Amino acid sequence: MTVQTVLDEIRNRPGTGDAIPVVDPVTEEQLTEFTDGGSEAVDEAVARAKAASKSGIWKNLAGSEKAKILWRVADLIDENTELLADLESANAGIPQNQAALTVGIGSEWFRYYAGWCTKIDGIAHDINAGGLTGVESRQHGYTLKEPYDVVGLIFPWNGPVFNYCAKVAPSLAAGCSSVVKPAEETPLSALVLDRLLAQAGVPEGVVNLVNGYGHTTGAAITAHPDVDKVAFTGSTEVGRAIVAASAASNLNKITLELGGKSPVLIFDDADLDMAIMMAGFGAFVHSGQACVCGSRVFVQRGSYEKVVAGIANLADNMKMGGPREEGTMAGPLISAKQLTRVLGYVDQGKSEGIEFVAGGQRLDRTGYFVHPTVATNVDPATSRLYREEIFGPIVTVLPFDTEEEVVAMANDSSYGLAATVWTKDIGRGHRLAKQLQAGTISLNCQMVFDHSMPFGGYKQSGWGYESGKAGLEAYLQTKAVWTQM
Ligand code: TXE
Repeated sequence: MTVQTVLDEIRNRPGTGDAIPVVDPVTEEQLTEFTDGGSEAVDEAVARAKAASKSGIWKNLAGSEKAKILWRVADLIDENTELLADLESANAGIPQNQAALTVGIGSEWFRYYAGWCTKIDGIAHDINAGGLTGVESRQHGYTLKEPYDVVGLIFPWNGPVFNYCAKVAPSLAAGCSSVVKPAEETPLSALVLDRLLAQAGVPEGVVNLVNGYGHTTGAAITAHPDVDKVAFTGSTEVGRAIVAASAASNLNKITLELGGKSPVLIFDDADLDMAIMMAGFGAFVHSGQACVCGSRVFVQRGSYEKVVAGIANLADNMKMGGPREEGTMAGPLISAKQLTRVLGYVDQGKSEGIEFVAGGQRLDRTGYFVHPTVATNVDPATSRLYREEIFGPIVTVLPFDTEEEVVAMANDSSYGLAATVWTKDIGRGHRLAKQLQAGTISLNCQMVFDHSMPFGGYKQSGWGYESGKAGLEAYLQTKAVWTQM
């Protein structure tokens, strides 16, 4: 396949709804279009997934065979890195080298979960349950870990290959069949990945790609009576809609990976050069379109001026550009809709008296580019720019005096995805790791990731976990079996 054949093929995907344009966020030009699948396409996909699950063709395949196939998928993804990276660049404006890196992280999802295929097991107990009746009675009890038959996998545009692999790999390792819906903005790479699964030997009907809008195709998945579980990554607002759809239909199980407003705490005793560099990187990488971006930086009073100046300097020197432009460090926002949304926060901030020491405007060029932005003089109690997830390259920086004060400030958020602490005091680091309300805590490092570590949100940042063993468990149900001895 080539980029051009993918652009052509997506036009022929089944659907009954509106034509949805696919736009290059760097040129603002339409690359291709496709038809919203809608409920008909979802019904067909769910029926195929259900039939595949009932046939046992994947569910009952030996773990070692599943593992070989997942490993083959990983190898095929690696072999197609250039094509996949080109699609990420064209469709999401991701710089070429970063796109290739995320494709590599994508293939590793399959290798990591290939290892788990042969390690799905339960517990066993010898039990005397007679105590309840007063009669001596002995049983043997054990648990079975069983896959859901049909899972719905719905994800956003901010890392199309990464997000696809993060959901498809563990669901396959568990033995599930699935209906997969990528974001309407970025449908291209999923088409290639779908082919690679087939090439690697994933049987037909096990993974079923559908394309379309969230409110049509996505909603049809979440409300479908034969979808046993939904795994979702996206906005908190849509997360709520998915919970409501489950409540109104079949109470299907849900895992949610939602937004964040992650705090970064920099103490006077920190390695300030490193802290400044990583705080800037953690706020502006991928133009702030990552759920774990550190968008609220808190700096101890003695270092405040230095850190603000340092991050502003990084913001001003960050080379924004198209994926193939020399030296590009970050690309555009994904869409005109996101550009309007992000600039709306800036305008509102200006009217509130927030000071923008760097950025605060769109770049004077074609494409949905926003200058990396550093905001100070923010009122934490009322500012929407400070309190809401923006998903753009905007960071607020506030001073603090004491440890107690900064913990309260950091935890004063409805989100709880990630938090970072920069300090040379190891005791303080571990103390704060306990006190900060977030699913991931980084001490003297930031934006670190590995497939083996559980990733999930406290508070309104999500339900359940992705990656690690916990990420596999998300696709398994536990059955307790009792035998009278
Ligand atoms: O997300 P949506 P959007 C946040 C971020 C961003 C904002 C809006 O703050 O600015 O969300 O982005 C599908 N039933 N995050 O509008 O709408 C949709 O088609 C079922 C944080 O792109 O949540 C897409 O596939 N599905 C985040 C996916 O949900 C529905 C990543 C995400 O879209 C649906 C992205 C419905 N009713 C955005 N409505 C993170 N945590 O990483 C939409 N979808």
